[in-house]
Amino acid sequence: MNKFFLNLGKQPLANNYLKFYKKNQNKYNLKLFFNTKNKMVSISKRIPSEKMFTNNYPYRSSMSKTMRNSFYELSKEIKKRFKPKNILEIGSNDGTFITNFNKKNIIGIEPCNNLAKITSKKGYLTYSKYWNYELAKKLKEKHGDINLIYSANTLTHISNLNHVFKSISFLLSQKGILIIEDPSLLECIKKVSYDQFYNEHIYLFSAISVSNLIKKFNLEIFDIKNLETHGGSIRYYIKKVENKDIKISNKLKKQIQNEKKFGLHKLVTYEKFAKKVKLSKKNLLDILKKIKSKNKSIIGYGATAKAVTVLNYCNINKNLIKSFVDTTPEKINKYMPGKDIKIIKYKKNSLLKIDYAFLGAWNFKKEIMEKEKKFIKKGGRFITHIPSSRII
Ligand code: JHZ
Repeated sequence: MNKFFLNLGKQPLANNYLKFYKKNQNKYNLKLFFNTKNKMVSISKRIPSEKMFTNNYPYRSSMSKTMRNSFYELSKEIKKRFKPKNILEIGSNDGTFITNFNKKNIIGIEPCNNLAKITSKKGYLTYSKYWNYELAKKLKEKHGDINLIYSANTLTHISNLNHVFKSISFLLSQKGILIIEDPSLLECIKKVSYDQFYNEHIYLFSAISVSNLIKKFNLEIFDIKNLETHGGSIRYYIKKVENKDIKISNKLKKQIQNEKKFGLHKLVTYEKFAKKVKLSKKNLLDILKKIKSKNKSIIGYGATAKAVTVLNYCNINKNLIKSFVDTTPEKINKYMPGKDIKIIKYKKNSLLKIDYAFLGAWNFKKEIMEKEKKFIKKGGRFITHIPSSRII
């Protein structure tokens, strides 16, 4: 049932930024599989959540204007469209979404205590716990049914999806709404963004696979929205099957048609994708080596989890990309996981003495290019591997 289609090699924990470079870091096989029955794409090796989502988790959603805006816009939509009495966010990170709501009506769940603390300090009730059935039971006892549950870029990080949706369905009120958003498999395949796969991303969702998955838990998608965030994501609006007050939007049908047109339900599509990924690697290495042969400097821009996949899969070291710049305090002065490449604090003039910048955060290309007009004006160039490796 699970068919192998791509090997991205040995990869370190994507968000494990180390203070000192260690040659022998723990690395895990990153192999991708397509399930011919339920059409789910997943990675093989499952790392325990406790190893990945620690009390020093460095990723903060508040670091980009794009994400702050996206959560703000959604909060306005939720208030207007669904008017929920209470809301729960699974994976509330540093509170970028929940702080758009009244403190009395929203609860956050965030296992990484360093992040949960940030929201708690602002007066928002945040449980520093992993999402599971036991927690759902406790929440129900304490707060009753929940009207709206939201989760962005979290559920694909949890290995046991049956457990995840069983717990959600249990806690959600009869007329309740579940909204989830995660990177879109269709966009990943179209953009050859193989770096959406790393050990935290156990699954990559499509409308087809989510529909198949949630059926068992008395849930169905009634609307979807394609988003530009994280390189192309889908927001799924989900309800209980017996709630007939809400009509199923045509957009869902169209999305599934599109996904089928693109072949997301067939193994051969993933085999073709794998070939493109190999070409992307070859071309990226050719570009970097050619630039270096002319004695020009290259840094990385945005020390993303995605960039960790690229560096480790393509075997890119300090001799090709000398450092990365990033704004996240938790990443600064540490090393890219698995690599001898240091992360430097981003400053306004960080790029002025640099010739080329590899877009680790290619998903924020618009925001970054806008910010770095001075660099481009003085002849600086960005390098990207999305949708194909090139200089822009
Ligand atoms: P960004 C993380 O992936 C991990 P990553 C996680 N598993 C997940 O699912 C997604 O997020 C949602 C920096 N930056 O969002 C900030 C600048 O320095 O693409 C971040 O470190 N300057 C939870 O890591 C990084 O880039 C800037 O101007 O792939 C962006 O990380 C901007 C815009 C960003 O997620």
